[in-house]
Amino acid sequence: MALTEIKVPDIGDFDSVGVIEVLVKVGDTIKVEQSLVTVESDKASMEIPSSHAGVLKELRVQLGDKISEGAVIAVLETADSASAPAAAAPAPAAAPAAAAQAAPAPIAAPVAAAAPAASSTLAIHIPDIGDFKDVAVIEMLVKVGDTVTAEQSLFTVESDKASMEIPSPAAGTITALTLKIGDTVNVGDVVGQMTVQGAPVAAAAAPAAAAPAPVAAAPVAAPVAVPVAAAATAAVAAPAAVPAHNPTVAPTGALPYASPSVRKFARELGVPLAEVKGSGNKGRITADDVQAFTKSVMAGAVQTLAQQAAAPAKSGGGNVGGLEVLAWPKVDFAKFGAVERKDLSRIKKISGANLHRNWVMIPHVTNNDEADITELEAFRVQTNAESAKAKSDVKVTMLAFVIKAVVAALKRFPEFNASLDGDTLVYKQYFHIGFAADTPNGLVVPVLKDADKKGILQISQEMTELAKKARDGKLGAADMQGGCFSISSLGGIGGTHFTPIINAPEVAILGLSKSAMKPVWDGKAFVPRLTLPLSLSYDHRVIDGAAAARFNAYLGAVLADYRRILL
Ligand code: CAO
Repeated sequence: MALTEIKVPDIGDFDSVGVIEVLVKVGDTIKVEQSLVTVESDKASMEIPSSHAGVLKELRVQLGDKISEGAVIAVLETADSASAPAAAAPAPAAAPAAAAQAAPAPIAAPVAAAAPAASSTLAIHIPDIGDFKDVAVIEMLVKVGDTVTAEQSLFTVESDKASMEIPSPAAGTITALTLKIGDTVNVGDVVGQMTVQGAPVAAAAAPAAAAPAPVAAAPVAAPVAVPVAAAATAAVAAPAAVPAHNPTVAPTGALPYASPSVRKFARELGVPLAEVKGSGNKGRITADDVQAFTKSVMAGAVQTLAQQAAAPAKSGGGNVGGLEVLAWPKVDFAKFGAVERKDLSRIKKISGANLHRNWVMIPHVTNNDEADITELEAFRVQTNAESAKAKSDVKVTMLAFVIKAVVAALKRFPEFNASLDGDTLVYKQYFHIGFAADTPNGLVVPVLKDADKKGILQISQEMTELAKKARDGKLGAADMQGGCFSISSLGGIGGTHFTPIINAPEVAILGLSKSAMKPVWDGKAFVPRLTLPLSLSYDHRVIDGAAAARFNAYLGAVLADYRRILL
């Protein structure tokens, strides 16, 4: 047996960061890589693992201590063979010492301030984030077009041991971002571009060498408060695309305060961290808190907000058991024939959870109607023929006309362009229309922004681009946010009518099925007319049945005679 000191390894540019959590106690048997303490700066939190296995004999740090690389955290009693300092011990970060010492000077600070600098382009790299590989992007904090200051956080990445915000290398305007939530990144990856005033200093081009590490040597202040709930649910997908919004949870503005491993633990158990009370220092949520919360939910002593919302209000008042449905049938399918098991895709898992919530929590009603699109279809065919002649590659489908007609209907019936916020209805004065797109990985809902300001050709072109991005898995979070109303078109595939599920927090969605030639009585005879089936699902808390019938009838009238848009 030997006594081995466990030191803070090279953790990139962390310097003098505060210990906010001690995860072990004297007498504990420690495994290699087991987290001993959590440290946190204003931009990142990280768990420091043990380089050796053994029994904890002495703890040399306590809550609130400031530690840097090389500081002794603990003394372990280890087997003799392990007593040599583990050169190869898995350190959380083995950034080259040079990088660790490099001053985290903001790159491309306007050097020659006096010179009236022309703007230049600067690539945004992932800076030295220590030895982490393939860390996941869990939150985007800026979008293309945003003006940022040097060191402003651009997005958050998280491994199972650390979460950190990646800062901007300079002040300027973001012109491109090539990553999205769920992507994984490594040191040196180019993830976007920005324009900066003046020529960028040479160092800016070097990805890792002198790039500011995610953790600036800023005083440890406010908790990191990585937005866990959002990270766990917002992600990329479909009806979920809008920031996952639980209408029953009042936005508090405060984000759950917990270490990465606790957040991961909570995600695995499906625990809504925002509802867990932290017992740690400054209200930090610990793994024990998550466990205690789970136990109390299982025992029926506590209900999550989602359960409360789903619980039917029984007049007797005795029901606190949520939906009170039977357990999901567990069947050994292999008993009846050969089977193959395949995990749901990530998009399906995320969109499924959101579709389920929306279906359960929104009282849906669907109004079915039909639009006579005979003339509009003729015009569409003519437009495409003219485009082909003019060698334009823009192809117009019926969906583009429907988007524009929906905007006219939203203007006439503003409660369809609204969202519920508690007992308040938020009316939107912009017209961003989402459309469901089928991709190999599942359903996503890109959002066509400001449809009211665009013509049919521009809408068609942007739709084609967004649908392609969706199929290639390249939609960013910004492409899927801000929708007011969604359209799900199955017209190119088939069907007569269906019930689309509302994409919360929107209050209505339009489903389009395949248009078909039908005999229509014109007062004297049956005439062949091309009819488009319209299925409008609406949130009955916000929209009355009569209003929905009027909306659909107006939409049908506009599609039958597009000149009505001008009225
Ligand atoms: N009736 C008859 N034909 C229609 C039609 C309709 N309502 N809508 C489109 N079509 C035709 C188009 O004209 C096109 O015909 P051609 O190939 O002969 O030119 C063909 O169907 C294919 O259209 P498209 O799908 O390429 O284009 P779109 O603009 O109609 O739709 C998009 C684009 C991205 C919405 C679509 O490709 C898609 O993904 N649809 C599926 C959406 C979905 O899965 N919804 C379900 C959500 S709920 O689970």
